[in-house]
Amino acid sequence: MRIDIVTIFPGFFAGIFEHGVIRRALGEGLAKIDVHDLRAFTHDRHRTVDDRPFGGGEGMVLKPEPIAEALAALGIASRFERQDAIRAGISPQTGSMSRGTTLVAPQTPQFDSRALAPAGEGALQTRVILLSAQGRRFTQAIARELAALDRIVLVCGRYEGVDERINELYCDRELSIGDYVLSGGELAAAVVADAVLRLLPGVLGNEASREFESFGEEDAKIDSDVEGVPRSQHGAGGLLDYPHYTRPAEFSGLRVPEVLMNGDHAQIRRWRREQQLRKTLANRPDLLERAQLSTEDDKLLDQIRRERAEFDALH
Ligand code: 6GU
Repeated sequence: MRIDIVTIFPGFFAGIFEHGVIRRALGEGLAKIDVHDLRAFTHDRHRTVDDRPFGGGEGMVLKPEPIAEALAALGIASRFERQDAIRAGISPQTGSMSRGTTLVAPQTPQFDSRALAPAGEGALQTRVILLSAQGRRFTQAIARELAALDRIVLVCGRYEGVDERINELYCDRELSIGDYVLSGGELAAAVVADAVLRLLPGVLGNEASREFESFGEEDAKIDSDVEGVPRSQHGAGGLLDYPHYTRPAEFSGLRVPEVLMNGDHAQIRRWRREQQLRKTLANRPDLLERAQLSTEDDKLLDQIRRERAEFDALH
């Protein structure tokens, strides 16, 4: 997996991928992240990357030309050039070159003649993604889709926005990481990169965790492991995760729930499932509509809802 990040703040990513499993994955060559400074693709003295919005209004908009040049230097043809090339049965790279695309890159451009080639043998599966608050919400399901690709190019939005023609011409997807406004797409790009990289084979120390998560929404199927105790789902399934405890057995006067200490796997399983239901009902009731629930789950949920109603009536 190769990840290219196009940003006006390359320094933002210094150190961010140098921790934990991501650092190890990059160190072992399982993936490579290249950060590209958008200002390197400007030609004026002030290295201008933004301009005032047509139609008026607040703030500045990222200009299209530096982004287009940065993408060209990464060997990314426009979506139309890619389609034309696929239709004509030729390499999109050749197509874009023959149209006289000027390639300006600060470092040696890492051209890969197979980039954006039609799907099939020898083709590199690449997607260009714009990170913006207007994007579709990034989810674990999208992370899994992206993890199956060879290469993703993340374009970080900034200021009030990015000239929409960049989105139209180059971006396969526009993603947001949640319903709040960030000052730019850099944090979002780091979030996407982290979520995708940890899904790559060999990245997680505990190989079982990834395999386990890969079942995704099919929560019912990931209910057990070899020892018969339900494993953590990291919220990847239809429900939120259950609470975790480690030593000491008593901390600040609070004891670890007794059920976790007695080794009764069936009991632990039931307790964890109930805790997942409680947590999900309290924090993310919206998830319950899509979760796969057993009849036993439904009964438990009814019971929890009744308890809560009684409690609310008394307080
Ligand atoms: Cl990707 N960009 C910005 N500016 N704000 C966001 C976001 C992205 N995702 C959530 N909020």
